[in-house]
Amino acid sequence: MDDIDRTVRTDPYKGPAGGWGSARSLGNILRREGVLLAGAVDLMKQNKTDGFACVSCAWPKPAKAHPFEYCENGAKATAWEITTHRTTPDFFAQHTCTALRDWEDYYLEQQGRLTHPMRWDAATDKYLPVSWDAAFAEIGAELRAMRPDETVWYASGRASLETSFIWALAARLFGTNNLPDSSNMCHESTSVGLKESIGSPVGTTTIEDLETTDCIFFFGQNPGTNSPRALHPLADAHKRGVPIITFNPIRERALERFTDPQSPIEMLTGKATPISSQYHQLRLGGDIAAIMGMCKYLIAEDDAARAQGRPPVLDHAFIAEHTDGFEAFAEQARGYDWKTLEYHSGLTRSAIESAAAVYARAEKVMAIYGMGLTQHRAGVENVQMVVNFLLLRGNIGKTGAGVCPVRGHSNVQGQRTVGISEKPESVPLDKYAERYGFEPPRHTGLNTVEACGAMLEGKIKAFLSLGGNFIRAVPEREKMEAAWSKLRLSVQIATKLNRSHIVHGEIAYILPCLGRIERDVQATGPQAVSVEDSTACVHGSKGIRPPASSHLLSEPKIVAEIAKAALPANPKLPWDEWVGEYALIRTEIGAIYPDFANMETRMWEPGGFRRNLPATRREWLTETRRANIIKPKSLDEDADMPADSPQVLRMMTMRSNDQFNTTIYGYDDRFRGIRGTRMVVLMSPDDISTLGLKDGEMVGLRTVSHDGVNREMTGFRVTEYNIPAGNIGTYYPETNALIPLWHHAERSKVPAAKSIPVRVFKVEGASG
Ligand SMILES: Nc1nc2c(c(=O)[nH]1)N[C@H]1C(S)=C(S)[C@@H](COP(=O)(O)OP(=O)(O)OC[C@H]3O[C@@H](n4cnc5c(=O)[nH]c(N)nc54)[C@H](O)[C@@H]3O)O[C@H]1N2
Ligand SMILES: Nc1nc2c(c(=O)[nH]1)N[C@H]1C(S)=C(S)[C@@H](COP(=O)(O)OP(=O)(O)OC[C@H]3O[C@@H](n4cnc5c(=O)[nH]c(N)nc54)[C@H](O)[C@@H]3O)O[C@H]1N2
Ligand SMILES: [Mo]
Repeated sequence: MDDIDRTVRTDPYKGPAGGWGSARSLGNILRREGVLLAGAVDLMKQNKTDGFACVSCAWPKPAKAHPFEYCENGAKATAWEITTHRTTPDFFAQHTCTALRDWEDYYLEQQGRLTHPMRWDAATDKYLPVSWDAAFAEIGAELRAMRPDETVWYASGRASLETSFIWALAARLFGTNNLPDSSNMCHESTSVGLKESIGSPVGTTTIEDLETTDCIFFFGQNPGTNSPRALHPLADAHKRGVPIITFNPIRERALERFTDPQSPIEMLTGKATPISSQYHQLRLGGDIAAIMGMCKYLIAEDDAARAQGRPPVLDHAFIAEHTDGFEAFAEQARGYDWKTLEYHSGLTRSAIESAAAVYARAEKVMAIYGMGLTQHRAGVENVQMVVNFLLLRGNIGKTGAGVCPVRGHSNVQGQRTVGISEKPESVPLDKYAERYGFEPPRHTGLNTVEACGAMLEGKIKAFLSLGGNFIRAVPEREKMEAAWSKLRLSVQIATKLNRSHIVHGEIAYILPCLGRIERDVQATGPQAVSVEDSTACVHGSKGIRPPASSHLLSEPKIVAEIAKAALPANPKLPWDEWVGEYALIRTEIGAIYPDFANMETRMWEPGGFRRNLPATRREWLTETRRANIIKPKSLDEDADMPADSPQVLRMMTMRSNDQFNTTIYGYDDRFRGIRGTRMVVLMSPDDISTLGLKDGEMVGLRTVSHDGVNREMTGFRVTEYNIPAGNIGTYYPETNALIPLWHHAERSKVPAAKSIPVRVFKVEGASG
């Protein structure tokens, strides 16, 4: 079944991001999925006003789209969905779940699109086809026998606003707020941090701000792989002379230079645009210290300027009118000595000062960030430090400036906007009560980490998944898989087979659905859906492909049928009418969430329509009614990290260029020069020699923790890499077995997947 080259090679990649390497990598995937021609035609419709919203990332689609508004990885995600491969009942007849549990993630999904609803059969340990009616009837009967809080309704961030709205509504009608979301593992640190700081849980910038900004700070996000369309405006900004200052422990190729694969001239001449003007390879978890250092410099310069009667460096008028907490924060920054800041950041004072000096000269500064900030114990404080930094010179609430979290899944932000939240206070429950005539649950539900905890305690009987691959995405793999197998009921609404299906409950269903690229025809004709991107712009999306199988149902239809089977009839909830005409669901969304009023026409405006975000007008919906400058508790991002010991390394879990989360497209990570394997541990030459290892040697990793649980894995190839000493990198989701469940950000509970203390051990008899 090896249809791909798995020869292991680890040589540095010399090309730019984009360019011919990108075209080749995409060509390989289109060929493998058997969609070469169809794929090329469909890509023309991707991210166009009248086309479909890309199923990959949440980067905004511009009002004036490029002729080919897609990227290498968006195209891979399209090919993955429109593949000609199928996972049919025949496939399931050939393999028991026990046997499939030994398959790697790549091979499970590579079987292609799911075609029939399937139910696990205990006698044969195989999934057998089942009728939709029988499936809904049994799921409904099982749910009705459970207490509401014994059920969990998980959502992964791809499902549309329409599906997400009725999913959350169904859960609340059933009586629970147990609505964890993939964003609990992702940008929840943003939602918590920004809400406290600026009164809005989402970023403040638009794609147009990139056209007018005069300085960009880039923290812990890898656009070359995870949001490649962002490289166009970044390259344009660089060409305008805008400094781009990057903080990342490793040198991500796309943040160094980029050849636009859609520019014939750049492709022919091999010309690449440099991206970052300063690149700071800080320590993993060094961001609070690095930003604190920059703030210290700015405050010191400002103190000196004012003492000498020169113009101030900080925007005092803005600080006085709009912020709270400046003086206390300034005292804290003044109080740190440079040695401490250098130690915690891993950067020199002069490096930090040179970055801050550029900031001081710019009038409009944007800060862009991703998982490198949110997935730490201090993930919330990381986000708040970025805001503190911006507020010092009034860089929020003006054109060309602001805070720009780059969200993950294509509708992950929108799901939270339309009610998928375990936090009742962030949902207008009174409106729900009034409109649908029921009493919604008012107590807090479970987020992802809490849902895992409840499962480990045996408190959960049913787990329903709207997409995603929960068991593979969460920490603590071994214990979690054991707990997952004890569920009474597991229901997976999905497009492809994954591990969360083959590890399963006593009664288990796989319910295959249409993908967003496919035509969705209901009682009143073809339907469209909508998504909200990272910049709070809402877009319509119309599927164009024939469905992968005639047995598939749409996500809204599946959700409505589960709701009808589990809930008493209620004339205020015309599920069948809603499914017959999704515009009626959009009317409901608009009635509960006024930002979405009249979205039916607005969602087709070029670039989408933007939700109302008070922070962009400098209206701060915080407790102080001001933008809060919040002091971090300490510079150390991870209180559990044992004090300096050369034996204990800090590990980040990374995405390769050939994956979308737990979906593995292949075993190459082109930009990082790794081919044929994902079982590598990237290490600095210093650590390799200090630990007496050799490049290419096979080693094991063991988590350092004080909870008495042994978490270890073997089979990693030591790979010399340009990464700060003391830090190592491995791939997610392979190493999720090494992350303790309790190792998460404070308050947001995002698993701290970028900072896990581990030891490397030699494996007897192993050789490279
Ligand atoms: N092709 C593709 N696209 C995707 C995804 C995918 O898997 N594949 N996933 C989607 C999802 S759900 C998400 S959330 C996003 C994720 O996109 P990103 O936010 O880019 O996530 P990661 O690749 O996990 O890590 C980002 C970067 O953080 C750096 N980093 C790690 N630790 C630190 C640190 O302590 N400080 C700093 N400054 N940097 C650090 C890493 O070196 C890496 O470059 O992408 C989305 N888009
Ligand atoms: N160690 C570590 N762990 C991490 C991370 C990390 O960086 N490091 N990142 C975290 C992050 S940011 C995230 S967002 C989570 C991701 O967690 P999830 O969102 O749960 O996982 P995905 O891998 O995106 O889900 C892939 C599955 O989604 C299903 N799917 C795809 N398209 C559709 C569709 O249109 N409809 C439906 N119903 N199903 C569909 C397919 O069956 C596919 O197998 O992982 C988190 N876990
Ligand atoms: Mo994510």
